[in-house]
Amino acid sequence: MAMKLLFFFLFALWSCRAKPIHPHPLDPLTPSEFNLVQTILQKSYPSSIKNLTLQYIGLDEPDKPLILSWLSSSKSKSKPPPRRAFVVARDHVHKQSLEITVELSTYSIVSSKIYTGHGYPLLSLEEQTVVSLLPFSYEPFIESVKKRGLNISEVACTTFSVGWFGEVKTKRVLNLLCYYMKGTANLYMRPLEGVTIVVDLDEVRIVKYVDRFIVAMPKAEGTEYRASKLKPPLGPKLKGITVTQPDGPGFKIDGHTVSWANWAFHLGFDVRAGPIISLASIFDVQEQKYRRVLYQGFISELFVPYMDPTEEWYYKTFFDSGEFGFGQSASSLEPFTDCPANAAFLDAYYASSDGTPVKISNVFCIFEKYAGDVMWRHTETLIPGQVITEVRPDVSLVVRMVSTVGNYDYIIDWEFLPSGSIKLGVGLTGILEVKGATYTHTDQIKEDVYGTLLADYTIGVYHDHFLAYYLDLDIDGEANSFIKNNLETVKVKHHSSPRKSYWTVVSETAKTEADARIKLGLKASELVVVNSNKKTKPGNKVGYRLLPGSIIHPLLLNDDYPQIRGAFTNYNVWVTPYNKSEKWAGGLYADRSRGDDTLAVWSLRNRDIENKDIVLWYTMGFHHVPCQEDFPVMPTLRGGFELRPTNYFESNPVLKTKPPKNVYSPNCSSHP
Ligand SMILES: *[C@@H]1O[C@H](CO)[C@@H](O)[C@H](O)[C@H]1NC(C)=O
Ligand SMILES: *[C@@H]1O[C@H](CO)[C@@H](O)[C@H](O)[C@H]1NC(C)=O
Ligand SMILES: *[C@@H]1O[C@H](CO)[C@@H](O)[C@H](O)[C@H]1NC(C)=O
Ligand SMILES: *[C@@H]1O[C@H](CO)[C@@H](O)[C@H](O)[C@H]1NC(C)=O
Ligand SMILES: [Cu+2]
Repeated sequence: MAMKLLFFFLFALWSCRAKPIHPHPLDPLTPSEFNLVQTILQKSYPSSIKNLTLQYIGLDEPDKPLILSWLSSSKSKSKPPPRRAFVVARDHVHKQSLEITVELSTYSIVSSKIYTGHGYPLLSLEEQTVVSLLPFSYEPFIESVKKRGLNISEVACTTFSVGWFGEVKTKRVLNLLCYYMKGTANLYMRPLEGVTIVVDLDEVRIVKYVDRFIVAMPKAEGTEYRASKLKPPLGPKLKGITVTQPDGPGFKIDGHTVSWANWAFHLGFDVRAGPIISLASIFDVQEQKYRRVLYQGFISELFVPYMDPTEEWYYKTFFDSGEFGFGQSASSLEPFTDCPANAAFLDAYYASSDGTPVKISNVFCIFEKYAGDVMWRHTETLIPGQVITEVRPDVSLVVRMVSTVGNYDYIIDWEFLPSGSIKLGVGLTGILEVKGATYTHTDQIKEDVYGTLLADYTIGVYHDHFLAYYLDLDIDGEANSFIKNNLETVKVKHHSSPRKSYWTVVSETAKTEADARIKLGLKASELVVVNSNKKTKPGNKVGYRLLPGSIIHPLLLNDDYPQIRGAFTNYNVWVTPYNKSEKWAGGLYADRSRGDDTLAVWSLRNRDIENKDIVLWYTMGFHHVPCQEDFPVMPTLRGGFELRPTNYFESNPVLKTKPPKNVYSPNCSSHP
């Protein structure tokens, strides 16, 4: 019954979604806009379009001042700035990458140029599929499979970017690794170790083939994870659970604009970045208006270097966003398991390499989360004759996307709290990248195997995951400053107190980019983005602070090639002045990049950042030492950080929050 009601409410919510008169200028490209881009390109490049693949098509966002002036006008009536698409195409004949800007309203190409720098664009899914089939008609590979006594019908190959290791000239190539599917769906656990296949993406052929050694293949036994195939003993058994919202969902989705409780924001989608949150504002009860917090935020890059320097493994230094497309790798979310029963789902589109729109259904889910947490409370017992207890349960709004980049699954959450906090969460799950080896026990291992022995012949290789977040905070406007509130020990002088020491706050405003490159954990400080032109009644600068999660630093040498390319991990925090073209922390052309277009390089310009429109970059990460529990599929490992109002409100913004109605539904269980 409760279930039926829920569906009714979800349906009601969906059917109420009014079509906006004009698209919001930050809306992702629609299927018809992708088709239009395709048509315009076909007309403009009639002779060569067959040899052009479209590696990236996304919204070319209007310049920030245009968006802001559109926002400040009565936006539903005034015409939004013109819609443009940014295209990166690959010309396979001339082996060049092209940058094309298309204006949709005038059906024209606004600009087109050949990219002459290092690195290559995003990989398309189609080209990866095509090249991963090449080995099956390649005699030496068929021979290698036979030599290993395997059935080629049960082999699958997939693509791996190859990085850059100082080569003067590079080609657009990928490595293929092949796996054995016999007896398992968990093919990543059964690599054909010893075989290296290099394919040229422009020429669509195998350009290098090496079969260096044969090693025992990890067993299929124990690698299964499909519920339907698992054998007893099973467990632990969990009882039925659900979330009920007797008044229906508390959020509204209007086009791509989401509003809930005191929050409003725009949710976009990009084939490379995945979710893009823009124009996040919070309603201030005292000021009786929405106040801007975040102009835009998204995951700018994911860097995943593996720690095995041997011939078959050294190159594994992936940029999951810039190479594989975090958005195009998104999975369709499953109701009730990926997201709770009260979730609403949204679809997204990207363009395939010929420009045809591709739908990812249920790419996002949005739901109100109640995890039994306390928003605030107090019990007062000092007042004679009474006990006062005031508690408010904490409910938040979550926007979720899951990106499955090959073997790994990343659960990305943007969580908005009524208290003004934005929590950014990442869950790592999925399947490890393992290496076949001869060992069945750690006692046999005498040398460095670069990982953990997880099962017979199976080594989970050490690696890192770094996620760089782009956070263009606009605290009550664009002109912001970055402040380090350093907590410093003060010695008490002249025995003026029985105490010998205390700590106090010494504020330091970052003047230039160099002042804002921060390795966390070395010093106690609160990092705050403030609007120094706006103060609270008591005179504090309104701000939001960064509350980091667990802190890691890269361990590779600074002059190691992967680290040069992933130099944005050299600091946990960076601040840059806003620049529309500085979006991708590892560079626009991340595949085979040389680190000449990274956040670390931009920051060297050491521009002024005080009282400017600034962008905060935060990189969180995990050093991953695989353990046996990560086999054959890994329980989610969570991390995250928080953006938290700091003197932004005059007082507790959720003091007067009305708690949600209590509902206890003993009948709402798995039993009828
Ligand atoms: C495009 O590729 C075709 C083969 O697919 C070739 O015949 C043609 O000459 C190429 N066009 C250009 C402009 O290079
Ligand atoms: C190889 O695998 C295919 C597909 O599973 C199967 O149909 C075929 O019988 C197998 N061949 C041998 C020789 O086992
Ligand atoms: C914006 O960034 C790009 C890339 O770093 C740079 O070439 C350009 O000069 C920058 N523009 C301004 C106004 O700083
Ligand atoms: C639960 O079920 C019992 C018996 O079927 C019924 O009397 C009661 O009203 C139900 N409670 C709710 C909250 O639906
Ligand atoms: Cu990992």
